[in-house]
This record gives sequence, structure tokens and C-alpha cells, in this order.
Amino acid sequence: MDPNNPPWWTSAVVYQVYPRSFQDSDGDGVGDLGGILQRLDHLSDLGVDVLWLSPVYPSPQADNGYDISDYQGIDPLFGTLDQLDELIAALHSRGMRLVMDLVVNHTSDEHPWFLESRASKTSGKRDWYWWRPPRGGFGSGHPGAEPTNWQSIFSGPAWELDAASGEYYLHLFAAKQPDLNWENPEVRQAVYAMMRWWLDRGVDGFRMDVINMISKDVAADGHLHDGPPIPGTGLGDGSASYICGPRIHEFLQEMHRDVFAGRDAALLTVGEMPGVTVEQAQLFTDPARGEVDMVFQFEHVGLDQGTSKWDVRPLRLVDLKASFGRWQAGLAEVGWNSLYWDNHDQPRAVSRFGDDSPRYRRDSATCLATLLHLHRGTPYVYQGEEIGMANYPFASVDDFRDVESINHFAAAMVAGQDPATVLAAMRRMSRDNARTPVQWDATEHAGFTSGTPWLPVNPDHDEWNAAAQRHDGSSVLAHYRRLIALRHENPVVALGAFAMLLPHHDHVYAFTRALGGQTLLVVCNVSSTPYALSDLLPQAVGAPLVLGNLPDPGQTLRPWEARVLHAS
Ligand code: TEU
Repeated sequence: MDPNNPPWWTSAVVYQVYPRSFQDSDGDGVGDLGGILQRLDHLSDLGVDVLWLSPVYPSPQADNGYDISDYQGIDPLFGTLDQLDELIAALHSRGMRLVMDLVVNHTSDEHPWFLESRASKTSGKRDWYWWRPPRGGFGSGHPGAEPTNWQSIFSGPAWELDAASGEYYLHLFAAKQPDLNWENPEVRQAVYAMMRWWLDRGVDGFRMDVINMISKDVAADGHLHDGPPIPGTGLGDGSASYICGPRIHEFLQEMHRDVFAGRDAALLTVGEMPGVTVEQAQLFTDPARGEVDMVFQFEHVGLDQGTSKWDVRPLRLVDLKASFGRWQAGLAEVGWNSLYWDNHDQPRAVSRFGDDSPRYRRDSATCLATLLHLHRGTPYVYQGEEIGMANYPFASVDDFRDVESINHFAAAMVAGQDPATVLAAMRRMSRDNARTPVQWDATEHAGFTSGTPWLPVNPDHDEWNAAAQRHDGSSVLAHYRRLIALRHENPVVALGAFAMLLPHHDHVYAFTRALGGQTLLVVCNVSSTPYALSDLLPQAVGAPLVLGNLPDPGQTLRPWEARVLHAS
């Protein structure tokens, strides 16, 4: 990274909109493009540079739009292509960019490509997906006849039987999300053509869904390999066969050449990559290799988990420091980080890593924000995070809408698990926590819709909403605004070298950022225990404050206090 000529996205902040839950404009209870157009002042006011829009394409909505049946249209649920064009123009006129979600590991089973593929074994598109006969010695449909033992990421086997042909197709996610076969060059060319079409239309880049899963480890004879057994499921973990598979770098380089190379527009590409290591991320984001600008890694959002995301453990701050510290160091010379706590798949950070009790909700939300935004990398803010939205008090299993949660509960019941225990874990980890409507004001349904919201609004919206925070300088919203402005104004925040301090302290997260002659010292108390600064970091005592989350900073680092200081 040349500090004299850094790419524009090194000082940018991205805001993610999950359209279904952002703002409804037509009273059907589902957010839409018209709603986003109404709320652009909120984004301008926050100061973000980029809007990443989760899928709005035609879709049966089995996974809320991550199951696409037409890559080049807009689902009437969300609006029209004209409105998308209007959104591009409106964002550009405000100096913001639009990044679309690109979901090309799989399509919907209702996509015309899959319908044609499924139609017969001799279909010209049969090979566009992963079709396999039953395992040798098994009749199709019999237990254990699946071609591999892989467990789907959304529970159950990753293979679905097509009764008409007696063959199975692969779906790493839901059965309605068949995986595309990227080994087939026609598939790749069709995807690249679609991407060029969107760029020509004016979009400014892509967030690429599970893009490190597109290359599967397939033997020359077409055989896919079983994975190690997952206890208690009868299934196996196939991830070694599809996480960063053998051709992943080749495919991304080809995509880069065929789609992005030679365009002079200021674009952004970010690859969502579950299971990616820092060593692989270096390769993916090395500009000289021409793959992607940055990746979403998952290490830090796995630190509070045991055997699966439903096996919830307390986060140990020292583990977070070790992980973030390694990523900061690993991408210091080559490549680039993305920074996030929240997105549409993660429970709300203030409930998960902070303290959402009335006493500390505001302070812990602003502390976590400061910690993250002062790292080196491009920060992503997920809708509602900037007003401190918290997890939803789900009462029963019937309250959940997400296919991952619903499938998990069903599988856990078949496996004989205790319903109350399963529900408790879902309450903490379900993706639906992120998907309740944005809380705009204190009115019924929080100003999200005039109809009945598809997922209920959090009852805490009477107190926690954007309108209440907009003109309050001490609000979470005001603090996000300041953090974003600081990144824009101060090159140290964007580009400064990162050094971790106090790696073994259980509660205080501290680091420096240095560039040229300037050094910032960041100190965050990630707990409700106060600490005397003179014991911890004497150099922080009396250091000039650049930005803090509590008034009147003194000698004691108070519960959830965060300070950005000028270090001498
Ligand atoms: O998610 C990928 C993914 O592996 C996880 O985030 C997963 O959704 C789950 O939370 C793990 O427990 C992406 C999208 O962000 C997600 O919304 C989609 O459901 C998924 O891909 C399939 O397209």
C-alpha cells in the first residue's frame, strides 16, 4: 500500500442495507427501494461513503433474497429497475457509491438455469450444477445414498434428491440454493457478463457472497471427497473440499480480468470468505494479484463459539486481541482488512460483545464502535448498529423466520436435544436478531412501515430510535458520525501502522496507530470494571484527547470508556 497514493476505500466507511428491514414505502410490511430512497439523508448525515445493498433481485425469498432466480432484475417486492437506477443516481449525486450483493456460489432452484439443468440428464445446462448419482451400492433416496457425507451449512445433508432423474444436486446452503458448477467455463462467462451489465449500469462494485466456496475439490473422475464425521449428526464436514478450493485464486483472477480490469471507475470489491485464514487473505487482497480489494473474515465472530454457532461461549478479550492483532499484522504490508461487528447474519454486537442493560448500552455500543473503527481497514456499519440496536426478545420458536434458525431447531429436535436449551442459543445467535426493522422513531412499528412488519419491531424502539438520537450529541449515532469523520480527516486512522498494547489484559483493549510523525493511542475498557490509567498505561495520563465516548475524562478509565489520544 503506497501511503502517498492509497486507494479511495482505505479512508471509506461502508453502510450495509438489508432492504427487507430498512424502510417500507408501500405498506406491505417489507422494506423496499422506495424506502431506501426516502432515507438517504440518514446516510448523508452519518457521513458514510458507500451503501452495500443486500440482494434485491427476483427471488422466491427462501433465504431472504440470497436465493436468486434472475440476476438482472429487481423483485417486485422491492421495487423496479427504474428505482434502482434512481438510487444509483441519488447516491452518486450525494457523493456516495453503491455496491451490490453478488450471490454466485448458488442460484435459486427456481432460476431458469437450474430449471433447465434439472429438466434432463442430457440437458445442455446439466453440468452447470453439481449433479451426482447415489453413492455406490445405495439405491437413490435411501439413507446414506448421498454422494458425499457433507452437512449443509443450514443443517441436514448438502444433497437433495431429484426424484425424476434419481440423481442428487449439491446445495451447501438450503435445498432451494443449488450450487453452481464453476468448473464449467460457460457458468463463469455467464456470471462475468452479468457483472459487467451491472457495472455498465453504474454500480460501483460488489460484495461477493461466500465467494471462497465457488471452487470445489473435485477429482479428475468427478468424485467429491467425504469429510470428517460431525459427532451426533451422521454427516461429515465437507469444508476442506470447498473453503478456498484448488481453483479459487484462478477463478477470482479470471473474474478480475474479465470484469474489472481496464475500468477507470472507482470500484470496490469485497469477498465474503467464511473460514479464510490470514495467509490466504494476503493472497486474495494483494493488489498485484488482481483478485479482490478486501475480504470479510470470520475469525473474530467465531471466538464466542464452541462446536457450532449454537454452542455459545463467553468471549475472552485476550482471544479477540490475538485474532485482530494477527489480522492487522498479516495485512500490514500487503493487502487490506475489512472491519465489522454486525451484519445481517450476526446477532447485534451490543448484546453479544457489549452490555445491553440500560446502564451500559450506550457506553458499550460506543466503546465497541471506537475499538473497531480505529483499526486499520475499511469499517462496515450494519443498519441499526449506528443507533445501538440490540437483540430481540424472542419468546418462542414460532417467532423466528430465518431458514437457518428454523432448520436448526428442527434438526435439533430430531436429534433429541432439549427444546429450551436450543431456544436459548437461538435467542442469542439467530440471524433474525439482525433482521428486525430499523428503529426510526418511537411510533408504532418504529416508522418502518404503515402495515404489519414481516418481523416484529423490537419493543425497545420507544427509547432506542434514530429520531431520538439525531440531535443528541451524546448519542450512539453522534458517536458513529464522529468516528466516520475522524477516518476521513485523519490519515493516521486510515493508514497508520497498528501496534497492540496490553495483549494479556482481560478487560482493556489498547493499541497505537502511527503514520509519519503522528501517533494515536487508543484505550478501550471492554468491561464494567474501572481501571486506574496510571497503572495500565501511564503514557495515557494527560495525553490530549482526540475523541472519547464519555464526558470529562480523568485518571480512571470508567466502565466501557473508550479514548482516542494523541500520543507524544
Ligand atoms: O453467508 C455465509 C455464511 O456462511 C454464514 O454467514 C451463514 O449465513 C451463517 O450465518 C453461518 O451460521 C452468506 C450470506 O451472508 C447469508 O445471508 C446467506 O444465507 C448465505 O451466504 C447463503 O447465500
